[in-house]
Amino acid sequence: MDIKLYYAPITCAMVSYVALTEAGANFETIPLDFRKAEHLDEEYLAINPKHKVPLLTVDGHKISENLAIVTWIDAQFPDSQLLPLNPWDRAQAYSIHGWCSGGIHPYLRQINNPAKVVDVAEVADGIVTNSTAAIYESFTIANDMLDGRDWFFDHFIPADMHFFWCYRRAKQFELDLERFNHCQAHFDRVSERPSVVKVLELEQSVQAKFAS
Ligand SMILES: N[C@@H](CCC(=O)N[C@@H](CS)C(=O)NCC(=O)O)C(=O)O
Repeated sequence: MDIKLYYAPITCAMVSYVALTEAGANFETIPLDFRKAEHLDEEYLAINPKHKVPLLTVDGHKISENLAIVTWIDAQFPDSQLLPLNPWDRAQAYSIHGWCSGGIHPYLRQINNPAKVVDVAEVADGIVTNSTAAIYESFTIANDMLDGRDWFFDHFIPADMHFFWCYRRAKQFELDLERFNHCQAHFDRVSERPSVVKVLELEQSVQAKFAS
């Protein structure tokens, strides 16, 4: 099977990379340089008109969206137990992952680039303020969920990774995160997983290559 992951440093493509690595999949990573807007190149738009990463191709078939990608990985590599088997727990795992990708992630995008939402400078500040408040609200909920536990479930799942990515992105914006002690402990725990160490090393090497 020919598995390719379109990836870019700093982005949530690391969620799919880690899921593939945790599952023991053999795959090729294709890095895109967002600073050079390679995701908007004709060549990539022909592959993914949504111009986003991650994108997974499997023998030429395409899957976008982390949630869909990890679902495929889980089905293809069942021994990895990437997602819980019990239907209730499985639904809860989707619920948390969907919340990270659809309920938290968009606010981070708005903080990063309010101009994508509004082209009036005075309004942009309000968007950052309100998005930051929404992030704090989500992290308060996550902090309670993570109180007294290592992962969102009884074992590490891709939702943990997507939350890690959200928290990491928030840290890069230098938000005031000190009160979210359980989120920080979760972040430290996730950082130590070999699959995550691997993707962070990849990020560094790809960034160095792009800079040279
Ligand atoms: N919900 C999607 C989000 C994908 C996404 O927004 N990716 C960003 C990077 S974190 C991207 O590729 N942005 C480039 C663009 O929108 O042009 C997922 O979880 O896969």
